Amino acid sequence: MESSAGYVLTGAQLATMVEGGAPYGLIAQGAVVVRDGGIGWVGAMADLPVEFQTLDRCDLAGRLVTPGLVDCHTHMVFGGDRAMEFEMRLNGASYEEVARAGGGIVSTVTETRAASLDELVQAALPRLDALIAEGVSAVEVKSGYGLDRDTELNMLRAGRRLGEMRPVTVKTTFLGAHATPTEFKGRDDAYIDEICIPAMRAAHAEGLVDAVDGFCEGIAFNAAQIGRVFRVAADLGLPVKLHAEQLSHSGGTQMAAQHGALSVDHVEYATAEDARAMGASGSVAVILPGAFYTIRETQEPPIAAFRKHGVPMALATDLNPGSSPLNSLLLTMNMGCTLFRMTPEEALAGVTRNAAQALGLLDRGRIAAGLRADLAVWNVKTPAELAYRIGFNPLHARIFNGEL
Ligand code: DI6
Ligand code: FE
Repeated sequence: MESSAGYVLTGAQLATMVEGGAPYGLIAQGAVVVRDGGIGWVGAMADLPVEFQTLDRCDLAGRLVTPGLVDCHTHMVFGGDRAMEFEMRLNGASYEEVARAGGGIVSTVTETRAASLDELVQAALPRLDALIAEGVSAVEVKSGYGLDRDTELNMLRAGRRLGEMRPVTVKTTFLGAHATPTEFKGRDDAYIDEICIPAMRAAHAEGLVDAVDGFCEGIAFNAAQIGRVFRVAADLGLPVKLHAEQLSHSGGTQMAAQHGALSVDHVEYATAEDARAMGASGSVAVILPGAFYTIRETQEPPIAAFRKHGVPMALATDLNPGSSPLNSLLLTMNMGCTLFRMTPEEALAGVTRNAAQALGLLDRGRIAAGLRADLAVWNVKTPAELAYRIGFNPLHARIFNGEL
């Protein structure tokens, strides 16, 4: 449904996610005017201006409308899978035994390097489709399983291709500083300077990079190494974000905040000082309960400190074959609530308004006049139901760029 004059969604309960008013920015008997891919007007049906009263109407019979969901942290492009390793571990294999059998991140790098662009796209499509089926209208896709120039570029090309194949916005993130490949073992600095940074420049030159990420951790890179990557990103005019304080406190958050990072992700081991720095830099805290759950982490992210310092919190799947084979953003919302005591309203803000902010997509994530018409229509009575149920998908319809 999309005529040039536009149309009106009527009979809807709107969780606009606009701050400052009712919880969820709720409008009980709402109407939304959609035209030219955008939102022309939003409000109570009773206030619909005369000029819109003759437009075609689509009655939603009391259903809930939210902004289209946004998954702002995924590694959905990769070769192979790690089910074998999952099974070995549950049969008692040690980390070393798994590694000797070719498991771990190295196995994903090997299989990603061996895959063609087409194979990477075909493998990722069902993952993307599962998210779209839950009302997702924007996703982030990271590189980081190539760790050589050609494969890093191929992963990003696959991300771009996915965005052309489906009605969804794909934001690509260069994550060359994810791990040191075996051929550079013990030479992390050389990998950063000789492969990662040149690959980032090449990917940027090909128009493949929307943002730059890194993994700051004892088992990955230190803040100084990531800082070198971020300085080049700044020269190229690219925004940055960081995987930080996931397994230990290694100081990445404050470094990322100093670089004005869009987001700092994982952050289980972040301190009150880190939260304060993020509040000052305006960085979003991206909470990733799928990884916490999968690796059976026990350190919870400092949600109270993020609230106190006004740090916007997003929730994302972290969809990857190792630490978070989680392919559902609805389940992610539930996990954010049950594992970390986020409220259902925070969970919904975490996959709409704040997730959009984490991707620098300021034209969406809320239902407001002038924004893009990316919407999700749900067969639920209250917004809390989206986070409450486990393993149930109540999506009724999805509107992407104004199109139903
Ligand atoms: N943090 C993680 O948990 C994953 N990457 C990252 O930066 C692990 C990725 C993998 O095991 O494949
Ligand atoms: Fe991640």
